Amino acid sequence: MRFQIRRSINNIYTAFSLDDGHIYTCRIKGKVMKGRESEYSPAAVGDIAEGEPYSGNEALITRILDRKSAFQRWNTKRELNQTIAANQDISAIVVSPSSPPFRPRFLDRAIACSSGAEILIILNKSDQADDGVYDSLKLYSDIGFNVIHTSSVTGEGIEELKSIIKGKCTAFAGQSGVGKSTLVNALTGSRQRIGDVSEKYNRGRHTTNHSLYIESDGFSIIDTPGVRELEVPFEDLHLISEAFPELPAGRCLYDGCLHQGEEGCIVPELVEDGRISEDRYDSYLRILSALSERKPAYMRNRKSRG
Ligand SMILES: Nc1nc2c(ncn2[C@@H]2O[C@H](COP(=O)(O)OP(=O)(O)OP(=O)(O)O)[C@@H](O)[C@H]2O)c(=O)[nH]1
Ligand SMILES: [Mg+2]
Ligand SMILES: [Zn+2]
Repeated sequence: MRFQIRRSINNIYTAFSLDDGHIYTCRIKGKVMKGRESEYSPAAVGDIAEGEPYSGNEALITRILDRKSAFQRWNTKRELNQTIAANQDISAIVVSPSSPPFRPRFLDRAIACSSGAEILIILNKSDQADDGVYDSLKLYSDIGFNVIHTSSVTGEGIEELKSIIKGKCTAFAGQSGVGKSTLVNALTGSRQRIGDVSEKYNRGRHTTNHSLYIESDGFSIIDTPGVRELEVPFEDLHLISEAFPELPAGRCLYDGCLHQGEEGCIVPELVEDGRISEDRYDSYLRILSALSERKPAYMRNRKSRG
C-alpha cells in the first residue's frame, strides 16, 4: 500500500492511504531506514511511503519513495540534515516586518534550505510594514523571486495567495511568530494553534511544534514549526547557487566556479558594478564557508580510506 505522511511525532506517523483513503498510524520498520542514515528522521511530512497495514488503522512502513522536493535544515544538535517538509510544489518563505524583525540573511538561508520547489516569498503582517522592508524585498523581486504581501488583519493578499497555491501543495516555513499558522487558518478555515510574539525578545514562542499536512478545497498545505535559527543542510556546495539565480552560470573562466575569488571569476566585478547585490553575495559566501567547515556525524565516524 502507498501512504502519504501527514504528521510525524516522535517517530509515530499519521499517514493517509492513497489506496483505500483511510488514515493509519504508522511505524517504520527498523530504527534507521536504508539510504536515510544521513537524516535526522527517516520520513517527513509530505513523504510518500510504501508499507503494509497490520490492523484496520495501523501500518508498518518499509520504504520511502524518492522526493521531488524538500525543505531541509541542518540540525545543529544532532549534526544531521532534518527534513521539515517533502514533495511540496511551492516553498513559501514567510517573513514579517518588525515582530519578529525582517532578517535578510535568514531569508537567504531559508531559500537555500528549499530544493526542487518553486520559491514564494510572503511578507506577512503587511499592516505593520514600512518603506524600509518594502525596499529590502524589492531586491528579491528584481532578482526574479515571486514576492507577495499579506495581512490577516487587513485581509491584503489572501485572495492573491489563494490563487497562487490553487491545485498545489505549499509548505509554509520561516521564523517563529511570523504568522504561518494564522495564514494557514485563513486559507483553509482550519484551527491551528497560534501564539503571540514575546514582548521581551520580539520573537515567536514556537507555537507549532511539528509539521502538519492539511488537505483543503483544491489545494494542500504543510504548516511547519518556526525556528529561531536556520542553517542550510549539508549538501554539495555547487547546489547552493540554485538559491542565488543572479549568479552567472558558465561565464567564469572555469566550469563549476564557486565564485569565491577563483582566477577568472567575473562575480566580484558584477558586485563592484552593483549588478549583484553585495548583501546577497555576502550571504552566499557565508553559506559556502559554513558548509565547507561542516561534517555530518555519520561521516565523521567512518574510517578514512587512506
Ligand atoms: N499584526 C498582525 N499580526 C499577525 C498577522 N498574522 C499573524 N499575526 C500574529 O502573529 C502572532 C504569531 O502568529 P502564528 O500564526 O502563531 O505564527 P507562526 O509563524 O505560526 O509561529 P510558530 O508556530 O511559532 O512558528 C499571533 O499573535 C498572530 O495573531 C498579521 O497579518 N498582522
Ligand atoms: Mg505556527
Ligand atoms: Zn565565478
